[in-house]
Amino acid sequence: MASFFGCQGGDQKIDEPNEETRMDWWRDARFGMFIHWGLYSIPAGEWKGTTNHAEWIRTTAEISLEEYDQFLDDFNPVEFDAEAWVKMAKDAGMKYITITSKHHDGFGLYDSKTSDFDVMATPFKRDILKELADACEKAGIKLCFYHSIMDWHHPDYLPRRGWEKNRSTEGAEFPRYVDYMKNQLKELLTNYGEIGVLWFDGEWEDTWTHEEGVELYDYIRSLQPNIIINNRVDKGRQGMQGLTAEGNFVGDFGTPEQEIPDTGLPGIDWESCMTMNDHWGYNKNDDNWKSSEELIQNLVDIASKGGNFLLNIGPKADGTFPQESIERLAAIGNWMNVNGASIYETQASPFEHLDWGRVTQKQINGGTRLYLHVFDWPENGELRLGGIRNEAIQASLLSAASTQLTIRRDEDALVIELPKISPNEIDEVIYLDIKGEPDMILAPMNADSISNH
Ligand code: H79
Repeated sequence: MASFFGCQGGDQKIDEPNEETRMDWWRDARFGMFIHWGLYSIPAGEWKGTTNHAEWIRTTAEISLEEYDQFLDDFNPVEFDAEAWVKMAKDAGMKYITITSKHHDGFGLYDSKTSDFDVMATPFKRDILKELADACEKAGIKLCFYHSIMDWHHPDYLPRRGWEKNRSTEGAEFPRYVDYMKNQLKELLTNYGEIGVLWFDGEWEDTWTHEEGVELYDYIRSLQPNIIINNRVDKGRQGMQGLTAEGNFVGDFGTPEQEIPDTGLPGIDWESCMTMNDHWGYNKNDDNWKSSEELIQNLVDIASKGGNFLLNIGPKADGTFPQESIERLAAIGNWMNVNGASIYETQASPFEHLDWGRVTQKQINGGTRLYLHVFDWPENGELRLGGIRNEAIQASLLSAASTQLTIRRDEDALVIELPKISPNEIDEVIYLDIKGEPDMILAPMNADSISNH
């Protein structure tokens, strides 16, 4: 599977074993945990009576550098337990963790020899990323880093924020900032074992160029040839949809943010990142939590379109996850325990639109296993799959594989007889084995877009 934006800068120059192999674990994984944690977790979204801030607080509340630096003295997350975090991710069914090694505020969660603005300058003085790397290694979870290109702290980063009238740009040299960032990345790619993904962000300011993106992509791959790098390393991102413009852009996957593209893109790797409430960093006043049902159905929706789901946690300043996040992770884990096979290693649905839910699929024993995710249980007890020519072999509930469901053909449709009541109202999964690969009857008007849904 070649992506139109992926790899052109990197892969041609680097002697790389095999593109398929490098992306394989990520494509199979389907589900990861995003973690936004840093000094901004201390104010927890609140500043001088305003409450709508989070990881952007230094800019959205216009906090001076001197004032922001004072959070260093307060960062002491004594409850932090790397193994407990990793266990919560793993129990939820997540296969990788992407944590902010550095967000836009410039603060490093690790022991950086190139910076004084890191966890070693706080009372905590523990290398959080090292502890997480060890816990991930033990648990078989891939550790990934979010590293912001934009940096509101380093003196050589340009531009300054519009409101920062007192921070001089005299003597600032952007290329020196790029060297600094590369040195940081070298630390991150040398001292923490094999890293799954480097997830860049904050690439949109004018100081960052396509040439620098290509150069950085190649540099990262020279340090860890098998690493995966998101499209925000370069300048091709199309808004919050996160997909990449056509052209010579580097990056291995697109990054829709807070949205699920209506149609997946065949041939393009992509990952939707989303919050559980309305903020990435911890905001103590934000109680607009998505339900577990919505989060599970988002995961299924994304998998049915061929994408990955990166679901965010904003830990508190004491090092614990918000209780609401813990509860949602547990609910997702309960569902994944039964239904994980319908998510991992699956591919996008061959069906264009279905009233009752979503479909994922997997090649099995020379045939195809279709996973039918029923969000809305049909009242007449019959699940209808229209527009498919294949011969059916068998159908069962994934939650009770011994139950054989009756299948009949009705013209262009396969119809499965269901129990009267859904065993799981969020998403009961039925697997249907068919002979061969899906042989779809395309509606003439939509023949071009069939594989997009
Ligand atoms: O880390 C979280 C947020 O702090 C960060 N990305 C997630 C993962 C984020 N940074 N900025 N934003 C979210 C919103 C920024 C949007 C814009 Fe733009 C930047 C609008 C204009 C410049 C996106 C990029 C749309 C055009 C370019």
